[in-house]
Formats: sequence, structure tokens, C-alpha cells
Amino acid sequence: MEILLVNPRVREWAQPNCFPTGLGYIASYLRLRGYDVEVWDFNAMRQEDLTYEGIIRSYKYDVLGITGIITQYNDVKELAKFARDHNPDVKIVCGGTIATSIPEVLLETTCVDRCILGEGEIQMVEYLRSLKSGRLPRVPGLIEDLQHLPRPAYDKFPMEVYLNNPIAYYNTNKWIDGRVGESDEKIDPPKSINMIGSRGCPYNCIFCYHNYMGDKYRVRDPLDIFFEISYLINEYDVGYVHFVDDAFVCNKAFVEEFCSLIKPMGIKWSCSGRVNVMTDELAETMASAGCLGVCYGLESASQVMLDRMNKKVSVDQYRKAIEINKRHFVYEDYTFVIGTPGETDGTVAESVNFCEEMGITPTSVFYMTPYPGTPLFSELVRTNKEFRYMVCYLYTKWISGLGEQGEQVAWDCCGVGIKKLHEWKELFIEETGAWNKKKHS
Ligand code: B12
Ligand code: SF4
Repeated sequence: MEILLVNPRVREWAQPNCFPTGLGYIASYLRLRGYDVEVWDFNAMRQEDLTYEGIIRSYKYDVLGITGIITQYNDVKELAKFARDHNPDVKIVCGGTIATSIPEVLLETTCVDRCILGEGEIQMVEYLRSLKSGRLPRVPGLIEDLQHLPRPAYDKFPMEVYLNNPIAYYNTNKWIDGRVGESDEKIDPPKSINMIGSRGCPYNCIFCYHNYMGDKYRVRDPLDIFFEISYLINEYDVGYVHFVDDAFVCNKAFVEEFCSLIKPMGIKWSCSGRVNVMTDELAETMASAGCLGVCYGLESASQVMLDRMNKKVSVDQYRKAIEINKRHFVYEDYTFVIGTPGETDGTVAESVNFCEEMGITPTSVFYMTPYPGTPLFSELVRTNKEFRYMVCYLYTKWISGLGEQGEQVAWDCCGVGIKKLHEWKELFIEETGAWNKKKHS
């Protein structure tokens, strides 16, 4: 049985700098189980002649596996249609957060035959087995023990694209086009890559879609991560790793062990964190092990808004975490969100003033967006008549129009009007110098 896995394009105005980790895991797990897997990464291979239709028709495969996030609905639809037209018997499987959050839409409105919900490694193998046995697979979408997973099949992907487009600290043109920046040492950045060290998140912020990974926070064995980084250094000369976990810093023992292993490697890295876990001591350990910075989605500096978002943090904890960042790291990345239900001129001003007080420049200001599957989405369905109407009659159209959260108001969640939301964002950018000024078409 031949399997083709594809990664559709995403954020086309920026250079592709994020290795598709999820698809990488699916590819390596299938390979481990003896399947014949090919990968085509449309996001990395953006040359004009490499069209969806052309590539999809050029391969021979029995099963097509497409990955995607919610903003890639149109891409998934298009790819599945080309595959079906090409071969009526092909089995088309979709995975990733799009499949978990809107399976019914994909099954009803596209040529996708099967959606794999949650973590896909074991499920995909079971699905392939079921094609032979005819028995429906029944395996959980959550992998308890991450130790048994092989590292992503990096060798199946066009790695030079990802390695040469800077990520995180070195991505100074993040909101312009993501090319190599112009400032000093960042002109010639080391080869960079994203990775994950943990899965899941124990929190439940209303805007975040993360239940596809379960609320059970699981960390990888730090030794496994060490081996994976060693491999990336040896094979690809990687010099910088950015961890895109929901919350890399959540379990202190895990971080400390990871630091002790990685320190002698001399590699630079950065990650995401939770403000309530950070201490000077931990930051010191991380910095001395090569960590350049810990990124935070602060979202707001109004306690009322933070409670409304169910962030389970206090503004005071933010102050402490930012001070720790400034004392120990060279890289800071803070993002904010405007338009949460209950947002007012006053709460926006609190966030803007906080940036000034703390001397921070947000990398981005997003509009609050009720992505399907989030607690905010369910709340709006329950409480907002217009939203309910949209979900009843215009849902697929709405989904197919979803895009950049920093540019598009997909829904006015606080009922102040789109004009007001735009004004708040303009004000935020003007007052704080937030990075995401440029509009992309
Ligand atoms: C890296 C990342 C990106 C990257 C690249 C994404 C990509 N497609 O390559 C970039 C920076 C481009 C990005 C952009 C955005 N992102 Co993003 N991103 C992530 C992040 C932080 C990590 C993804 C990752 O590597 N996960 C780890 C791997 C192991 O998990 P995974 O990819 O889900 O894969 C597993 C399963 O899903 C499944 N699976 C995946 N693919 C396949 C395929 C098959 C065939 C099968 C069977 C199974 C399967 O099995 C995998 C292994 O278990 C996630 C958060 C997170 N922690 O996952 C958000 C996340 C995916 N992003 C999200 C969002 C909302 C966005 C934006 C819309 C935000 C914005 N600022 O506007 C933009 C998109 C903009 C646009 N123009 O479209 C949401 C998606 C919600 C949803 N319902 O889809 C997430 C989940 C964040 C969140 N918690 O809300 N993002
Ligand atoms: S925003 Fe971060 S802390 Fe909140 S639920 Fe999502 S991943 Fe967890």
C-alpha cells in the first residue's frame, strides 16, 4: 500500500520557517510500522509550477493523508478534490487540528473520506490496517507515553527551506515576510528549526484550541530530545531550536533535566512558558544552558480580561515574569489579544499602559477569534443569536474565510463593532510599537 502525505501551504506572505512537526511524526511512525510513505510539502515548495493539481496527479498512491489547521480549509478541499478526480478509488484522510475541530464540515463538504482526530500516529496505522481487515479501528486519540515515538522523519522533507528561514529570535522580519533580518548578528543566523518537547496543556483558556492533544500535559524524555537535537546538529548543522510546545516550561524537573543535558552542546534555543512557573533560579539554569528567551502570550494586562479568558494568571505574575526575562534573556516575545467579550476602552488602555510601564514591545496584537472547538466558540453558540445564525446557515463560508488573527476580525466577540476593534488595534500598535503593522493581502 502506497501512502502520500501532504502539507498544504500556509501564511504564504511569509517565508516558510516552521517544519510541519505533526506530519513529520506521522511519516516516521508509518515508516517504523513498515509502510511505504512519500511526503510532498507544498508549504516548503512554493515554486509556481509546483501546483496542487500537478503534484497530486504526478504521484501514485492508494492513500492520501493531508494535514491542516483551521485556516487551511480551502487548501484541504482543493487537494482532496484533485486527488479524487485523479483516482476515484483513493482513500483520502485528513488529520491535524482542522480535522479534529471541524470533522463534520470536512466529511460533508469535501472529498475527504476519513478524519483522524487528535494525535494521529497510532490511529493512522490502525486506519490503514482496517482497510485490509475491514474492521473499524478503535484506538484513543491521545498517546500516553511519548517515549515510544520515533523522531519526525526529517529526511523526507525539504529541510534546507526550513533551516534557512529564521525562526523566533532570529526572525526579526516576522510580520513582514520572515526573511533574514538586517540587524547585526542576525544577518547570518544559524540554521534554525522548531521542535516540540511536550504535548497538551493543563489550562483551558477560552480562545485556545488545544483539546485535540488532551488536557493531560505529557513531556518527552529529555534524553530523547537530546538525541534528536544531536541528530539535527550532525545531519543539518542546526544551531538554534525553538520549541513550539503549548507550554514548554510547565514542569520544572523536566526543564532542569533538559538543561543539564543540552548545556554542553552549546546550542541556542528558546521556548514558550507559563508565567506562574518561572523563577529567577529556573531562568538562570535555562540561560546558562543556551536559552535565549521564553515567549509569552500575555493577551491582556487587565485582570478582568485575564479572568474572562480563564488564563489563571495575575497581572502581578506578568510583572515578575517580564522582569525575570529582562534579567536573564536576550530575546523577548509577548503577544496580546483585543476584543475579548467585555473588552472596553479602559481594558485596552490598561494593556497599552502596561507595555509602557514594563518597557515591552509586543510582537503582535491579535483580534480575539472564536475558532471552532474552543470554549469561546461554544459560549458564543449558547449566548449570541447572530453567531448561532452564522453557525446554522453560513458556517462553511465563514470557515473558508478564516485567516490571519492579527489582521482579520472573524467575529466581533465583544459587540463593540468592527470599526472600534480596528481603532483599538491601531491605537495599540501606535502606542506600543507592536510589530504586526503590515497588512498582507
Ligand atoms: C507551528 C504552529 C504554526 C505555524 C505552522 C503551522 C503549519 N501548518 O505548519 C505557523 C506559525 C505558520 C502557524 C500559524 C497560525 N496558527 Co498555528 N500553531 C502552531 C503550533 C504552535 C505548533 C504546531 C505543532 O507543531 N504541533 C505539534 C504536533 C505534534 O502536533 P500537530 O501538528 O497537531 O500533529 C498531530 C495531530 O494533529 C495529528 N496530525 C497532524 N497532521 C496529520 C496528518 C494526518 C494525515 C494524520 C492522520 C494526523 C495528523 O497527528 C500529529 C501527531 O500526533 C500549534 C499549537 C500546538 N501546540 O500544536 C498552533 C496552532 C496549530 N495554530 C493555530 C492557529 C489558530 C494559527 C493561526 C490562525 C494564528 C494566527 N496568528 O493567525 C495562524 C495561521 C495563519 C494563516 N495565514 O493561516 C491553532 C489552530 C486551531 C485549529 N483549530 O486549527 C493552534 C492549534 C494553536 C491553538 N492552540 O489555538 N501556526
Ligand atoms: S493559551 Fe496556552 S496556557 Fe492557555 S490553554 Fe492554550 S496552550 Fe494552554
